[in-house]
Amino acid sequence: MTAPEPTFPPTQAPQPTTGGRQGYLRIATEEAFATPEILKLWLGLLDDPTFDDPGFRSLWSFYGTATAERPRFVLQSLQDLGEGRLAAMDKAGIDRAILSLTSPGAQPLRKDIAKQQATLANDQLAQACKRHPDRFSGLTAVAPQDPEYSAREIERGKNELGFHGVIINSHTQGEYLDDPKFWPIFEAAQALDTPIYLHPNTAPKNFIQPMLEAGLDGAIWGFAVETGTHLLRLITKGVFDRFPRLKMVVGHLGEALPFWMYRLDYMHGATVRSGRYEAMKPIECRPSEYLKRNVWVTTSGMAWAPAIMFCRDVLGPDRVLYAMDYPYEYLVDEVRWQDDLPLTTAEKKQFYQTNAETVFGLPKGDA
Ligand code: 1DF
Ligand code: MN
Repeated sequence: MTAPEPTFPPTQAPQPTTGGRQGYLRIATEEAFATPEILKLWLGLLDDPTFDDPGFRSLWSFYGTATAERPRFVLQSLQDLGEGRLAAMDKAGIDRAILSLTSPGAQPLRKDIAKQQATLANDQLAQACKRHPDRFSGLTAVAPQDPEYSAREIERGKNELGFHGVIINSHTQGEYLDDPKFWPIFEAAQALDTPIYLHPNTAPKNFIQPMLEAGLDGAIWGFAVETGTHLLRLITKGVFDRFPRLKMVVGHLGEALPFWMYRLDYMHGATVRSGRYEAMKPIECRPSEYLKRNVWVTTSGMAWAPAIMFCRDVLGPDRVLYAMDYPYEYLVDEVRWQDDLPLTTAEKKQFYQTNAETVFGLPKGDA
């Protein structure tokens, strides 16, 4: 099974290879895996008539049961932390993958089961990273349903399992991380200086219906609406005033927020001054300043030069990192298009390699 081949745009770049021949290593930063155990539990949720999350049903009834080529490729590839994945990386010129438990992870599960599943996924991922230390790095899965457990697991992930950050798939059963009950998670991440990758999830049931009825709830649009809204809530509710050294990584070029920076600043200022909302109190900086201070964005699913160059311009070249989003996105030509970005080799090394090494605290590669 192979992913479909793209036809647009044409590329000048050679077929990519690993090893840094082009002057940089390629580190892919949003790369998904699944344990067989969590997939089985997810399929069980689909069979539970009391489980009331239409976004989850839309997403995982598709990848869990559809017979078309792409969902079958995805379901199989998610479960491969060995030779198949390494071969796919070799073919696309990916030197290192930063792996994370695929969305929505443990977040839709019952609290006790969620904790077991996050721990199990972390143990399995740590084993894979140990088998392939030159190719795989990991992010810690958590169960935000239990913030204290999650804080302890973040510490275990960093100090015992050798992981380089945390993965959280946007809302947890309709709740957002600006709620102070979740803040032990931010306390742990900030204290350990380890970034949180705020990855998409489908929107919760009170937010998804108009997207769902048009087929727009998934990666095409709904993921960005949900996850961009979540990040914006963290900003406007003052989470980054409380945790000024917190590092957040966001995929899909920042889930549209960089494009909105001017309007966010203007409207946030005007709204705060008008006293319109109890929920929108003054914060220390403009929204765009938190985006430039606390947020790094990756190019998962957004292999498009104008958008990438725009984000480098408005956020800064040290803020934009490469990601593939394997196996959901697996087009070797997307690597070649990004090799073709109008950047010097030194700038491409920053984009593909050293920004990721810095924000995730990876060992420095020697390309
Ligand atoms: C899809 C895309 C699914 C992404 C994902 O996880 C995901 C998709 C379930 O295409 O349905 O992580 N993504 O990040 O773009
Ligand atoms: Mn993803």
